[in-house]
Amino acid sequence: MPPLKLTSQNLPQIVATAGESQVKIPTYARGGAVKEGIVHVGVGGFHRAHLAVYVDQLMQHHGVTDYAICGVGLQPFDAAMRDALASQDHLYTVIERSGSGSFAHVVGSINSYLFAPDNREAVIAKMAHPDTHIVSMTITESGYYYNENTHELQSEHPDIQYDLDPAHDAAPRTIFGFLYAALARRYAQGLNPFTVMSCDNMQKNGSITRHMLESFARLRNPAFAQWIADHGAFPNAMVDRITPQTAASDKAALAATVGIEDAWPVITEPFMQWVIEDQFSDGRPPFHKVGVQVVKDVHDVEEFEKHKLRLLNGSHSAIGYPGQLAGFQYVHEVMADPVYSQFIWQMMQEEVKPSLPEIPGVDVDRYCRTLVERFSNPTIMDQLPRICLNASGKIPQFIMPSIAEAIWVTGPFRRLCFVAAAWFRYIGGVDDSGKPFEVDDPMRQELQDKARAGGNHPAELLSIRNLFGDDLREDERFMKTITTALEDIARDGVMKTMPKYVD
Ligand code: CS2
Repeated sequence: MPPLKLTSQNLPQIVATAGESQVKIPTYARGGAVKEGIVHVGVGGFHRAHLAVYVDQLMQHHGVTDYAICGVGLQPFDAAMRDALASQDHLYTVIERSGSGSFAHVVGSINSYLFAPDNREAVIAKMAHPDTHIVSMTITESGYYYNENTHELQSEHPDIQYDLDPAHDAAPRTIFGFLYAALARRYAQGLNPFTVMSCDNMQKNGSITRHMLESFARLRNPAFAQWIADHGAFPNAMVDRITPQTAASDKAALAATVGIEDAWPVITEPFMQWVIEDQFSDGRPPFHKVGVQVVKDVHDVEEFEKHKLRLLNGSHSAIGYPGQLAGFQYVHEVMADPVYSQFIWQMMQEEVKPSLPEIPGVDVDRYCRTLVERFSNPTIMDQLPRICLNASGKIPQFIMPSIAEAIWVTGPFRRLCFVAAAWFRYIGGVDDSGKPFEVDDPMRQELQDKARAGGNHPAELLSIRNLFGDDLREDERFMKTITTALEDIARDGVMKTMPKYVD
């Protein structure tokens, strides 16, 4: 039988044909029968595998009807998501894959979608609407206009300058322009500010969002900025679910095995985690009922974030940059190499773990073992180019803090340095066999200029202050270790060098 197009109308037939052991469908009310309490900016794979799944479970199992999601796309490339979702009543399939099989789950929590480039005013009006309680986002590091060195808003950036001009109030470009305009309307109407909930994978994501928005607002209207400061809520959160990019073969497999024709399904792993600070200014759904860890103390979130960013994402970087140089394509392929997986394990255990705070109830060794299992999952086909994307927003968060702490306590850090050196080499865009690859990074030009100028010496790259600050270059042990790694990789390639970094 030919596959059925994913639409509300076809859902009963889809489940009847595939069987309930193959696919789950939403049976809750949607459309005009529910309220859209969450406006989410940046509907990519991660949002659709994470927040939207938690909300789907709330709607399916806990009768929640006032927190359906209105998706928003700010970027021109979001037109593809708008069209995919619009063609299928905003339904989509989450395909969970593990060693024990694959399970499809149709998610209905995204109720509508607004594409800002078509109608910016509609997005502001939606955020300002009294039914909206939370504006959430996954806009990646670069969407925050955050200067890592000064910890301030990049207020000189042309996009921010554009949005600071009151003439552009009704048609902003950046997230802060939209939030500012919508909050101003709520203020004028005597409503509470909505909660601004970052779901991006950044340390202190809520605090950074607060600081950036307040800085933006102060440049416009200090009195209004104070209202945001006094009444706004910006929960910090640790978010986790490995979500590869969808491949054409994933769509074909869904059609062939489950009989669903979905324009853009999501592939993910069974594991998911979300730890969020309980800071909401206009109510929230009972997230804890679907396994979200809602915690009172920001300190607790920060500790979870540290564990996750340094162990999971740090290891991903260690898999990504050297792995790409060595010619691997997928995360699980790297993990299948015995020397390489030893390298990852030893980096976690010997170089990252010592600097992590203890979290009551969390067994770090077990966490590391779970990570090895997750990385080794051969069925999700997690692509190295995805892991390597936007490195300038990643390495300073995932690898450099562990190096800095190892410097302070004179702890071991040669594997971490190897990873940083591999990134430096990766910036050149040519792998160890001489094959070119795409370097996708907002700072690519500057990075490539510095890499070229520095050759096999890292000092040029390390001089980029808004990535590295300026402390590390003064540390002789660090400079020696990273320079040796860079020279080794340049001379012998990753795979020949790696055994020297494994005990
Ligand atoms: C990855 C993350 O892009 C990356 O660097 O490490 O996207 C990772 O898959 C997620 O953070 C998992 O929660």
